[in-house]
Amino acid sequence: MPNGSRPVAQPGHESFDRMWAELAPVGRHPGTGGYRRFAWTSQDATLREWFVGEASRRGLDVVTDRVGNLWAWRGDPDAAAAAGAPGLVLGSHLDSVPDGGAFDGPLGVVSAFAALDHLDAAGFALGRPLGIACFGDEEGARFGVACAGSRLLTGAMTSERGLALTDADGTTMAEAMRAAGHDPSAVGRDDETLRRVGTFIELHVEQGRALGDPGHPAQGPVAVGSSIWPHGRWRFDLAGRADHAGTTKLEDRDDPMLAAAAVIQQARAAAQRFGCVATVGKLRVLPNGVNAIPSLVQTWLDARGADAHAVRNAVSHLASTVGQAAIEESWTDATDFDAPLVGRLSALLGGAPVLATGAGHDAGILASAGVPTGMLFVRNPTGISHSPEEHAETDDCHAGVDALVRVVEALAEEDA
Ligand code: HGY
Ligand code: MN
Ligand code: MN
Repeated sequence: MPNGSRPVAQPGHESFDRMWAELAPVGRHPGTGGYRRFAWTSQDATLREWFVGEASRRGLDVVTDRVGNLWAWRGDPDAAAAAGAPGLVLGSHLDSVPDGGAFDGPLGVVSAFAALDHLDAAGFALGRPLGIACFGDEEGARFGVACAGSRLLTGAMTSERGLALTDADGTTMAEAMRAAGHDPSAVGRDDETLRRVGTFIELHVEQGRALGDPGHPAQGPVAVGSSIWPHGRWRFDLAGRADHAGTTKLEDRDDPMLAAAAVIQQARAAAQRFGCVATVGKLRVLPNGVNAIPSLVQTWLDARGADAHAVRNAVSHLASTVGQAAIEESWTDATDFDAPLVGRLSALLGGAPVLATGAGHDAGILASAGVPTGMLFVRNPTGISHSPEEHAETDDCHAGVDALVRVVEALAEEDA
């Protein structure tokens, strides 16, 4: 049987199912069935309460870092770090994209708690502290920069920039944090927290059609991540002249929506030409009235690919083709996970396949900050993600829990 032939971990499966059912309604939109779990909102607060409750239920010490990420610890991570054997950390994020799926993020957090339940039931003695992390604002859905929690934690994004980011209503991240009870003046790189992390393993739903495609060489319920493609976000501010939709002659119009249409069309053409992917998934139209020619159309571009030069060339080509400036909002270089760790994880899981991904993750930000990091992907039959259609079969989710159990048993005894 792929991914090892150890007996399944029943206690972890039962607690996984319980937690999964409890989380299901939080932030779920009744109309679309998608999730709207955005940073520093009431839904975020409910998810944080849930995380703290699950941690307390297991006697874990919960620490909020300077940025607001949550860490639930078994054992003393500071003493272990001082002794040169920092902790092993599992986890992921609980926030979502607008109308996102149930699995992107929560699967990693719930599976981490469930794996600990199995280990506790089996009487496993941890040889080093075990942490479960819940990173804030991984999707960047509200303030526009993905992995904001881990970028601020590692200093990959300055606190000045992060705190000044605004949402669609003009609320800054600092204001939203303060309203949610987190002191924004504390925000910044948090070395005390980073010192506690010897190894980080993020389990995540597969976002792509490898494991789910019977014709793909990678088969099995769980794969190991090797790397994250370089990816970035750009904005085009397309200005025009507001005017009346009914009384303005066509020849008198300065309609920025036409420029936006060109950006959208040419983004696809540039991606095809340079061998990458490009998406325009968000527009902000001012004043956004049916009967008003817009004064401004802000157009966001997400571009990614295995080759960073191809991605950047595609964006430059697009900008020159449409004659508009591409304002870079974020860029993440290609991230390779710790190669020896990747090989060890694959071996631990019975020769699990190793896959690169085009999706960004907190694991990528920590890896770029020098933390030995690995990822596990749980099979997604359709590969669809960032959609209410996102799905993973329960047996495969349970296989993910079992995989984390094996990983902790193997890594919890080792020095980092
Ligand atoms: O955008 C991403 O790839 C991730 O879901 N934040
Ligand atoms: Mn995502
Ligand atoms: Mn994610």
